[in-house]
Amino acid sequence: MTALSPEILNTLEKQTIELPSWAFGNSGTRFKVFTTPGTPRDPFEKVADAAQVNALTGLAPSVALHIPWDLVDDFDALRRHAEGLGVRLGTINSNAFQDDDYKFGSLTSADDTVRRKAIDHHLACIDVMDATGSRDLKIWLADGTNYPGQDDMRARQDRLHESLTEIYARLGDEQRLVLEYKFFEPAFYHTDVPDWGTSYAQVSALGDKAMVCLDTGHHAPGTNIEFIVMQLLRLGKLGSFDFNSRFYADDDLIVGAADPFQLFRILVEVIRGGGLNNPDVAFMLDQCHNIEKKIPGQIRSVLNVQEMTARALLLDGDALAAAQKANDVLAANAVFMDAFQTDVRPALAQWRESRGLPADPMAAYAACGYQEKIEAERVGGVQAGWGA
Ligand code: LRH
Ligand code: MN
Ligand code: MN
Repeated sequence: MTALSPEILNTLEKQTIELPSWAFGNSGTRFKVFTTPGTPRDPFEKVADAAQVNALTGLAPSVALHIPWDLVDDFDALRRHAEGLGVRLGTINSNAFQDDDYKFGSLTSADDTVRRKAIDHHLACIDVMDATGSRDLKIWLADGTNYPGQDDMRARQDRLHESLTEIYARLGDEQRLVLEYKFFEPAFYHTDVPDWGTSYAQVSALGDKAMVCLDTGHHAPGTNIEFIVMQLLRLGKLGSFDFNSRFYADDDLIVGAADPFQLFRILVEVIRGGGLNNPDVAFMLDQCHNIEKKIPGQIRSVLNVQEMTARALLLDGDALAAAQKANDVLAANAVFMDAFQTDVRPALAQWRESRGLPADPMAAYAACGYQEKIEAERVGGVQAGWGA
């Protein structure tokens, strides 16, 4: 069994990964949303399910909310509910993509009334952050066009800057704005924030409290995502990750499922750039579980991130640097692959047990009775979540 050094274990102990409330709701594709027994009926139940993931893994102490999906009358009560379950409320995600008014754009809209409404929604999200104690406002926009000539791309970029400037001005001293990019979908010709460069340009124009959010599923096939991670860390502008994995487009599948090696490469650059356990760089999941059970889906996800982090921490930096310096291409690659190919699961299981956590959180969840309980209790409720 490969041993993990006390230094590595100490680093792993500090790792935290934020869970998305919407991972616990029903989800699907535009073809079908399947309902899963036991699905939460409100944000309180979503938070309770997220707390289960944290209790069994020790990895997920916070839950991101999506507004208005998670709108409640009393955010202070939701906050207390979370804290009572050993978790806290995290990033607040705005939603300017499910309202008829935003058909031709939200923060980029040429219609002043629509743009005002979109800005006000973001200001309301900051009010929510004040109540929940959240630090980050995450903005992803569906804005874009479907046909060449449909709109003036440059004017839209200028309006986006104006809108973001107003939102940024409302942030508290300890609050931040993270701007997420995505190369297409739902817009198919052009998207207003399609890539890290555009996000970087927009957030740089705002100030220190504005950063880029990198969603791993939001790139064209073949994109070298770890290069982007390196560059954003180098520029001090990587604010957060939305982790997930994809085979084709924005699949939102379990992180590390489609391409564990890519996750490893990303984490190597995170460590190289000082982004691990760095409060400036938030680790979040942005996933949906369309056909699998949601709580074990989230447990599997955080464990995948932990496993790949452990492997990345095993990378022999001295040996790698020596091989790189000697231009020994194959030796450098071998050092890299040695770390990736190491099975850290037995060592992690042992370490978990030594900290009073289950050696196998997946098995512990299956045996704990929580799933049976929620399936019995939550029958007939209004099922909440993405696509429902
Ligand atoms: C957009 C996105 C964004 C949304 C989430 C539900 O594709 O990644 O982060 O908030 O999905
Ligand atoms: Mn995302
Ligand atoms: Mn996405």
